[in-house]
Amino acid sequence: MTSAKRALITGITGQDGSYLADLLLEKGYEVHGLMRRTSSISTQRIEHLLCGNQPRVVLHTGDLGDTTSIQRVLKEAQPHEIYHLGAQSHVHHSFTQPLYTADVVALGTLRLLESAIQLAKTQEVRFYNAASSEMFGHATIVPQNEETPFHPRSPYACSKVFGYHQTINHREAYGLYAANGILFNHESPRRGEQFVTRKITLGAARIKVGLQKKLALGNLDAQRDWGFAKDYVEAMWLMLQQPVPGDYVVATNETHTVREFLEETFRLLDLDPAEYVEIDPAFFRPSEVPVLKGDYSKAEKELGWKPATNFKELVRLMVEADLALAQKEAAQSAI
Ligand code: NDP
Ligand code: GDR
Repeated sequence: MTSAKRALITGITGQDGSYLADLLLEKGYEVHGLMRRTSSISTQRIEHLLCGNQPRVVLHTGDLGDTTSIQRVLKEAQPHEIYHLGAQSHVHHSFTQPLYTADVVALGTLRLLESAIQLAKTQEVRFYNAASSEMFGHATIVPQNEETPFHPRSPYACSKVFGYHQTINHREAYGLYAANGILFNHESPRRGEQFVTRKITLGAARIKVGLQKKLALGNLDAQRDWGFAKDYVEAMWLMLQQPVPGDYVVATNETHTVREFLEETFRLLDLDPAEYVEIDPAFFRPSEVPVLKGDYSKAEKELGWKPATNFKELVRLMVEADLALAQKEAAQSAI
């Protein structure tokens, strides 16, 4: 073990985990990751940190559903900062797997918090919890801030509300340094392909190069506040550097419909959505979150954070990355 500050990231193989690992390594941290066992390789997003003779991150096998594995990983890594990002993070899937989602997202957070307070008896430890704008759900107040009441609309969102309150309770009951980041949607070329932005940019890019004929989507009227994941992991780190822990909204304070995201993507690729997009009821949710827009003024004032990437820049960088990917795929399939 080195003398560097140690961080443990749950969900290191996910979109945010991979960007956060990059950031913490840049800052000189020793980075550990808790990852679950999967039947096929799940480390594509951190491949650049694993290749070569000397992996740049230390990976520990564990699962948020298994308390003993969490305790073991904390003992092995002895982190000064825990970034808890692991989750069944897909809102629509949470309706078909509600108990699993609650176990991993709600109880998983509690399991980790309980293990963190044990570790805090022997060393300093700070805890970041990935809360979500989905907790606002059917909020009647726009934009939403840290004071806006929650009205969760899915098993995922209900589980995040539990994790949010449990994090605050561990702060109040045990004095644990614990912060909630209430992050609004954030996207990137590393975004999972089942989330709507990436589904659109990858689908449109594949259509452009002739690999795909149609793009099936659900509700195009939902409004989201979309930022760039790389900007948002900076806010996570800043939250754990404050003298006193708190809870912060991280957002852009702009909202756009799914339709606007779709139109901007197709415009950049010089395609007409009407020719390729189909509406499929299978992608509608039993209950929807109609409009999210986040007021990040507390984060700006206390953390000195604000988003660096706007909506159009975000769409462009995702389209460019997915076009390059689709062109590579097309070239390989032509061999
Ligand atoms: P991803 O879905 O990309 O990543 C989720 C990570 O959690 C993956 O590494 C996944 O592993 C891991 N994971 C899933 N189940 C378990 C489990 N049982 N035990 C251990 N690890 C597990 O999510 P994001 O990176 O986008 O999001 C990070 C966090 O932030 C999540 O908690 C999400 O709910 C929350 N959030 C995300 C927002 C966004 O817009 N991206 C906004 C607000 C909150 P594997 O690779 O094996 O699947
Ligand atoms: P969200 O993201 O539910 O906001 O959760 P997602 O991209 O899945 O949906 C955004 C909106 O797009 C509509 N939509 C579709 N969604 C998907 N996935 N697929 C489709 O084909 C489709 N068509 C329309 C949805 O109905 C919805 O309104 C994300 C996740 O990262 C969560 O983990 C995180 O907490 C929240 O963002 C903030």
